[in-house]
Amino acid sequence: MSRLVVVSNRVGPLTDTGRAGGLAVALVDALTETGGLWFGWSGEISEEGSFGNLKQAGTRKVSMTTVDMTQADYDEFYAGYSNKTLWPVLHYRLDLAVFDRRLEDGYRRVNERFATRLRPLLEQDDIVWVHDYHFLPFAAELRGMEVENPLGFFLHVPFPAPEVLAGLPNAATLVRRMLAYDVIGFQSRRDAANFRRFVVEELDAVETGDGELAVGGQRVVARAFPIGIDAAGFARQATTPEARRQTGRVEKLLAGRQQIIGVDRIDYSKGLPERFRAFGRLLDDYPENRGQVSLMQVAPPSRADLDAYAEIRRELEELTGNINGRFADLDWTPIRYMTRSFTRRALAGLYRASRVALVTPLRDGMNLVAKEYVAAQRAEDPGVVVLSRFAGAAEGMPEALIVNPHSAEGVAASLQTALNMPLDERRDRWQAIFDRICENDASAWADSFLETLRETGRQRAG
Ligand code: ADQ
Repeated sequence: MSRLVVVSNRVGPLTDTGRAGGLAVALVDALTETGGLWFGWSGEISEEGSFGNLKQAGTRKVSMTTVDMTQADYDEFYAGYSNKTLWPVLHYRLDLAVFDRRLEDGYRRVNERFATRLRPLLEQDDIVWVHDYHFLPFAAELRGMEVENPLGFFLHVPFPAPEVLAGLPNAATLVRRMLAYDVIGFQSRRDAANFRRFVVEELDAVETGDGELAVGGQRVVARAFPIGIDAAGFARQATTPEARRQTGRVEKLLAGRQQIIGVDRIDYSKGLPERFRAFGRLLDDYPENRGQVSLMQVAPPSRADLDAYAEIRRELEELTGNINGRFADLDWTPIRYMTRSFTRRALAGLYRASRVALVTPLRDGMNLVAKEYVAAQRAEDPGVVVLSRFAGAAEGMPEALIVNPHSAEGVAASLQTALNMPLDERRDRWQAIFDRICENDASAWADSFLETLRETGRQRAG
């Protein structure tokens, strides 16, 4: 079988550090199967940047090869166009996006530079799988260097409705460059349909069925490949001594009361202030929960150097203070808000101690937390997921309580339903979701994408 080459902004880790998510695990499995190369940014900033030496690490079967960035690359490509322009636009937040020609040029430059460094490492039979919004035009750069290998792309974040994306200056140029990939994978059917509609309406493509598009002699497959987690592995993590210790600690503290849990990087797409307000609304509208139900929100900071993120942090601290000030009692604190990070095992233990997972992003490509929570539950007494309709995960989890995260009233009502759901119903809903996430796990996701890419590559070669 042909060698797999994975390209992503961050590379590794190859071994389970206790912190790596299901994604890294699935990619490492796929890379190990055929032997592979994982290429991307070293995480270092240096004067030579991508003109410096290639950095090598890894194992006999999987080599990790990375390059540095210059400070300008980091500012313009990573912090800039990727995170200040594309991230907000792809999450439907044109209002937060920065449009600056310098950032756009930096993005294009780093894509070209990284492709230039990868080019000599490619072998004739390799298949190349590029990840996420940092590298939308990467295939176009490689094709310009006469690379004929199958090139696939997976977008981890949403692809917005064409009406929203059209607000991005030069959106059509960017999307046209994406057509250099053979296969483009999305988290949900909605995202894939948004992409195809953009290409049909703005670039005169024709849909030829089964997610295929024909445009100017090119063919591209644009389909949903919803990402999974290592569900069986995560379920095992929840029964490790470390997980049990955490479950025990929380249960002792709760002393028979109930806990709702939220776990998210701090990001405006995750709907955290809306969530805190909805929890406050639960205590207002259903006062029997006062003194009885608390919210544990685990929220490690991310991209702390961006203003929009600092502002959310301030808002969350203020909301926590308000709600706790209003409702706290001597022996009960309504919101426990923690910005520390946990190992996978500890996290699994916290999920298990919580009756409800509150997963209410305003937009999310998939949201792995919803799946992890389900995997970590006790089959005999599982909890309930309250899930935003705007998370990709909602497409595959109709048995969760699906909510509109903008409606504090609606989320509070669903929380009340979840907290009072009879055991039989909790079991039925949980079992249906659990079976599905085990079947569609991380390795099934990688296999199905790569099979489509190999097949499309064969057709192109033939
Ligand atoms: P993220 O936006 O990072 O991912 P998500 O899918 O929720 O969102 O994954 C977050 C991961 O970080 C989870 O595995 C979670 O357990 C872990 N995590 C969060 N807080 C933690 C803490 N304090 N300690 C330890 N671990 C913590 C992007 C997209 C998503 C998409 C994924 C995968 O934005 O929509 O689901 O990629 O494609």
